[in-house]
Amino acid sequence: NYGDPEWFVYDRFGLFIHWGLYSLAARHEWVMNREKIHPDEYRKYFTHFNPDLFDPQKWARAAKNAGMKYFVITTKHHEGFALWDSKVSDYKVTNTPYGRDLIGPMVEAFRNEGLKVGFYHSLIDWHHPEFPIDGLHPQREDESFKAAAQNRDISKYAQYLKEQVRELLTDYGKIDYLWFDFSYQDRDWGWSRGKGKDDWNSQEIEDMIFELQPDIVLNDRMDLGRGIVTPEQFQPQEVVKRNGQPVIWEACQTLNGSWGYDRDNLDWKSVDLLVKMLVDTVSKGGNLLLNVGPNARGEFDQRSLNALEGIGEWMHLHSRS
Ligand code: FUL
Repeated sequence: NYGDPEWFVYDRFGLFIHWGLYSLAARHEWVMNREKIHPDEYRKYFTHFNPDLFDPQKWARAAKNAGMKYFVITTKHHEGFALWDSKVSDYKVTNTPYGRDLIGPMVEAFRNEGLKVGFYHSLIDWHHPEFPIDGLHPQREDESFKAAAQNRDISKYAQYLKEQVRELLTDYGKIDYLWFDFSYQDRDWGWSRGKGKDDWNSQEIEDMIFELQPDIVLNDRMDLGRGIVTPEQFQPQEVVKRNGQPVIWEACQTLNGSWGYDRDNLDWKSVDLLVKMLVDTVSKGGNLLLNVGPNARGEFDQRSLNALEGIGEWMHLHSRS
């Protein structure tokens, strides 16, 4: 049993949301990595996280009016910060000035608008004390940090990962889609026990996922060789295939090249281009998962809203339902 993707291939169009502490920095969700920011310095985003304008109903309505049928929220991105009240972590929204769970209200608001619910969850974690300092870690060039982290044990992190996934699939009712990120398959970052699936205990986690949510749809990034194929930031040339066979796939695209809120990035795609990307994707049998990065106060900024509204005008005439 590998979930029930029937709704997925019918719905075709979803909203990706990248939201986390990096939204305060407002310059890309990889900011900690790109600028090699030390955890002590990065902590200021945690101690100031307080999205006072967060209104999930507004988000859900904007998605619905754009013709989107599901959404995928970053429950935890690579920085390691949890948007819910995780029992196994202190690095979570309930310990910030905001102090409340974000996932529950979001799930409820989108469900009320009739959208399906998806969770993005990062397999890699730049905050966890047992996550090895690999070639992608923000502290990869910090010799004293690396020396102190020498005995980190990825299997302990894998336990933590499993517990967080268990919480997410237990506490919020039916979850339709789980989107893991990212894949170590075919990449060597200098420490993996055998590329991806052995590090995360992917098989064990997958078994648990289907026990908790038998119909859930999974993407392909646990390196088990199955799941929705998720090309990002490009449009495939043709129907996506694996081993010569067409697969279920989803083009993951940004509005301006960044997933996290990137205030000064002016590389916005036009509505015309976005609609063409949607048509291009669907005509090749894929889904489009289009991203918005809300700002630190909890709003979709006007440029994102304009894009969604523009698509909505077209979808009003062309959506399936
Ligand atoms: C990638 C991540 O590293 C990006 O930050 C983003 O989340 C994208 C959807 O997946 O692999």
